[in-house]
Amino acid sequence: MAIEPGNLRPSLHIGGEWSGSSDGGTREIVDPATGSAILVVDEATPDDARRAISVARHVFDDGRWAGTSVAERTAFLTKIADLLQRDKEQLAHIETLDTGKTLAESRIDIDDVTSVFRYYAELAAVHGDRLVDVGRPEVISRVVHEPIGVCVMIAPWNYPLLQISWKIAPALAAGCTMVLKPSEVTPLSTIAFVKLVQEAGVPDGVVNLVQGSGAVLGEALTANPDVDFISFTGGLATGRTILAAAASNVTKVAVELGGKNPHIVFADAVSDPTAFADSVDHVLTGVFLHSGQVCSAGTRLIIEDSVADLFVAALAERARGIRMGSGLDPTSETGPLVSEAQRRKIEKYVALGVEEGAELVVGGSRPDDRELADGSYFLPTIFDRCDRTMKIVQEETFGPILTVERFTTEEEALRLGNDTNYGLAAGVRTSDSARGERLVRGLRHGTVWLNDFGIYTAAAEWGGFKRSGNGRELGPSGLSEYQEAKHIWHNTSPTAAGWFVTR
Ligand code: TXE
Repeated sequence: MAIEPGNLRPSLHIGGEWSGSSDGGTREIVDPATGSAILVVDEATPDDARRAISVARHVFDDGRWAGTSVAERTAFLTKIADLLQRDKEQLAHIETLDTGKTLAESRIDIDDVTSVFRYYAELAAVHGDRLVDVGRPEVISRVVHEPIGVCVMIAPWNYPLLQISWKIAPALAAGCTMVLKPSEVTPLSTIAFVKLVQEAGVPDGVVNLVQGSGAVLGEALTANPDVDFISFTGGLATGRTILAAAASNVTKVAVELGGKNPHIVFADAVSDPTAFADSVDHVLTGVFLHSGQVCSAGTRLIIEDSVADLFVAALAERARGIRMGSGLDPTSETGPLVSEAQRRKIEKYVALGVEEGAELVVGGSRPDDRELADGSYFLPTIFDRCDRTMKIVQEETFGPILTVERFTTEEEALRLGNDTNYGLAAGVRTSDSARGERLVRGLRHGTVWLNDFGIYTAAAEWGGFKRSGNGRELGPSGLSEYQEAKHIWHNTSPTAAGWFVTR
């Protein structure tokens, strides 16, 4: 089936049927590069969401999916991966229209989504049961992994298909059924993806899809006793709401709630011109890729004082040169922010930074290029002379804002790197490998890059310390999240327990 923005309606998928909302509700989806509507999608009511969960419950309980063999399920994952590659260009196009990111980034996203499906196809095949030696030859003791059940997956707008694939692929591999709710801002690629799941032949009712705002659907999706697991990626405030809603049913919840990620640069990392330029390049990319709308963006530059002035000047020069424009224009290096609402939030943070006394070095406003006037663009922005008391240093802005703090000793660098309530990712640049190792072990973040930044792989765990969340996606732990471990004790020669005396 050809994937075009025009054929993404009806947009709800429940029990294998595509339908509109039960109350006829719709939402206009906007291209952030132009401010104009791309198309309209159907929006679910809470009743639609409850119906989707009830179908997922029924399909899980009747075993038509959970009862398939691992080999059968991994064949579906591989088929989905093949279809993703077949339709890569259309999917990337849709992702760019919806999010504003460049086509080059969207293509990488679709390749990454594909690799997640291939990784879990391979992992599931070897992630077997475990025999436990209990020292009694008549007892077979084993731990088996069973699917956790019905999963609700709530995704954000910055990497719409990629983020939800980290949830769907392991859930399918484990044998779970699911209800997906993409962000209401960027639902398109997930609709297109569910069409591919259907084409791959995954049984009806295994993957269900609802659309709509979290405020409307949240309660129905997260406080439902038929749900066994909720996986959420989004903001801290929403994460707290979901954890509270799930508590009444003691539903397991995994949350990834963003970060305020330090990028620590030592003077020894920039001692020759090439290393200096490379470090500037990594810090620049680490924060301004996708206009900073990345949970692991390196938004806090923590730099050794002796090189800070030169480094910040070079960084500002590079930031001024970033080519901004529509993601569909191959010459653009970065696109607009995802929405007007997100741009307003960034503008508030810039005003706050100025008020807090940070020194605005570059950016801080909308571009004055007339061609960009209709999109939600915002210039790459750097604040120097920041300190830990400032909100722009402590709060996730989720936009193109870099703050700069300075240090003089290694201890101070480590202390600053950990001085955040978040703990998702951090980077360290040093040519002293012993120092690098001390830092990567001392930093309390879920991912730490030494002399690199922003890279991830499907085979390694992703997730946060502290308020960046709990649980892990990707890697073997990303599959375990969707499984229950069951211990089976089989006594092949039963005898009396013999504890109480027989009278
Ligand atoms: O996120 P929300 P928003 C951060 C970032 C951003 C801020 C707010 O700092 O500026 O969050 O963004 C759904 N019950 N991140 O408001 O609201 C919502 O519909 C159930 C970091 O867009 O958290 C969407 O599908 N679901 C982040 C999803 O939650 C609810 C990526 C995320 O939206 C709900 C995005 C509710 N009560 C933003 N309320 C990251 N970790 O990468 C909303 N939702």
